[in-house]
Amino acid sequence: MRNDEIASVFDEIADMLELGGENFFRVRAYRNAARTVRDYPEQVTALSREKLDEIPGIGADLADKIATLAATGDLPMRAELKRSFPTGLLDLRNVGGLGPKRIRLLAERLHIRNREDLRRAAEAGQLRTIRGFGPKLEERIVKSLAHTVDEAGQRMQYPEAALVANNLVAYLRGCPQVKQVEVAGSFRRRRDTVGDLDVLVAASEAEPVIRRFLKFPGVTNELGAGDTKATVVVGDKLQIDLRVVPCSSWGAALVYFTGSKAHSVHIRRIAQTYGLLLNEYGLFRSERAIAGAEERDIYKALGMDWVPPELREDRGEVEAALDHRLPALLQRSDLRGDLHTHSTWSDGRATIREMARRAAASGLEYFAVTDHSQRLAMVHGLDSGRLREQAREIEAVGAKVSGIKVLSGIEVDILEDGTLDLPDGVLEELDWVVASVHSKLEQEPSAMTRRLVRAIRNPNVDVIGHPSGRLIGRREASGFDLREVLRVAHEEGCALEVNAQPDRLDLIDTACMAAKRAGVKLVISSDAHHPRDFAALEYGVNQARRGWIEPSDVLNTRPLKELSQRG
Ligand code: DGT
Ligand code: CA
Ligand code: CA
Ligand code: ZN
Repeated sequence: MRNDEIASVFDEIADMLELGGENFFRVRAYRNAARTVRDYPEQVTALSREKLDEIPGIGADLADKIATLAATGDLPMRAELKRSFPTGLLDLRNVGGLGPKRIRLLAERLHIRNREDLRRAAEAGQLRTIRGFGPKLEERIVKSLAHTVDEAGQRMQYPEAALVANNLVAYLRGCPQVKQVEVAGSFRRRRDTVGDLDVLVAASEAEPVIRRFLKFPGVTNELGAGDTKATVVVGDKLQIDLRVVPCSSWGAALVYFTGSKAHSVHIRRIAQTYGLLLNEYGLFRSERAIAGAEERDIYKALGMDWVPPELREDRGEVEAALDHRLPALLQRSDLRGDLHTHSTWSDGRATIREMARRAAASGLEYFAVTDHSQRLAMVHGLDSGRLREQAREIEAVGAKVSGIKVLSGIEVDILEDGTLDLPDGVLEELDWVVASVHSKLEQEPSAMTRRLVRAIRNPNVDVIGHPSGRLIGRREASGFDLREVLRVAHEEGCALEVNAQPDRLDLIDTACMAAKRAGVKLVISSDAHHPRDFAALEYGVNQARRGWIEPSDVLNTRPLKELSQRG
């Protein structure tokens, strides 16, 4: 068990003791122990019993508990305490404005045992009958309850969040006290979805910044405002946390609020090994700040290269930054082509010519028209006859639109048994073949693995489209055996797609990492159904960057000539 995990156990025990009305000193002993362990420079589970006893604030009893935690991962005491409370009661700790003391009052006076009880009592105006529960607190509780419920499981997709983020950044820059603005958190790490936005501002003075923030157009709810921070809801669900810091802490705060938590915890441990303290205010030796204003300087002072936010998930990036072997990540400008697009020949909304013009304007050198195959009758999937007709149009457009080479391709359906929806003789004639699963996605994992493997074995298939079939928030990824699929893809020289549609982003980041390790090439594709969809390539690049992908791992970074000469 890591120090932070042990610390959370102690914190939870302290909460439960307090909830049960245990005396102050006993509660405080666990809180202090939590803090001590969390900040301890070495892993406490690796210490000898003597060394453990020597840590200030850790007596024999707590040392025993740490030993038990290390050995079993839990404490009988914690399990026992947990059983003594209704689960709904412990969950109230996640409601804004409520700590153990107040929850205890609610339970004693109003017999509240869970969120539902709390909501009813609040709506009936009963909370303010308890001393210390003013109308303001009541309002905060009601808001927090409403918010946590409709937010549950509802993360916002990146592009929608980006729209708000970009407007807000521009808006905040209009405040003369603002020196720096960045949207940190999962947004800066370019996760496919964000829970909320964490906006960080460096300013000469906080108050005017907070005031302006609260007046941001689109704010529908103010969840709280203090001297240096505030929280609002924009639209019907996006929460935004603002934090204002002095310029001297900008870099440190940026590291802290960019996270991920696991990354921050890891680099804080690195700092401790140098006898330094890293927190959101700066990097300190004793009391003296040795870095803080710039993110780069903090990493540098720790002997690390600056880590791109997309990598900050504690998936090996800390070690790589210490060894100066971080990857040179793919960028949007590295992409020379797009190898999965649709037109009005199937379910696209624009003609090949319109798509070609926009592809050229998007800085691409080539793109492949890959409409659906016959099996998808609903979207007028192409049979071999219409495919031949389409090839003539592609040639004509290619001759007319300058600056772009149009390839003739197909997104051929992978049928249930892994055979393809068009004969090999037809596929052979094409410049580019994407093979995708669009039906029977709920197949058993073993059947899906066999299906994909069979498609990959077909020498005409260049790439597997949206391999997992997931649709964010709507459909789970199909559970095939990724290792086996990667093994065969490597053998056959078949690529896998990173579909850039914001609700697909398929492959996901960790699968990109696995593909790279297996020596399988990727293709970043827009799957554009409209000219504006070429812009989605950016989201695919984000996902690939989170998967440590470099330009050489991606086929469509290659000039067309190299692409067609490939093995
Ligand atoms: P999200 O909002 O669920 O998409 O994910 P994040 O990563 O944006 O998480 P959020 O909004 O809860 O917190 C923003 C950042 O603040 C997070 O990435 C790291 C930092 N942070 C939050 N809580 C803690 C904590 O307890 N310890 C540390 N070290 N950092 C934290
Ligand atoms: Ca966040
Ligand atoms: Ca947040
Ligand atoms: Zn598709």
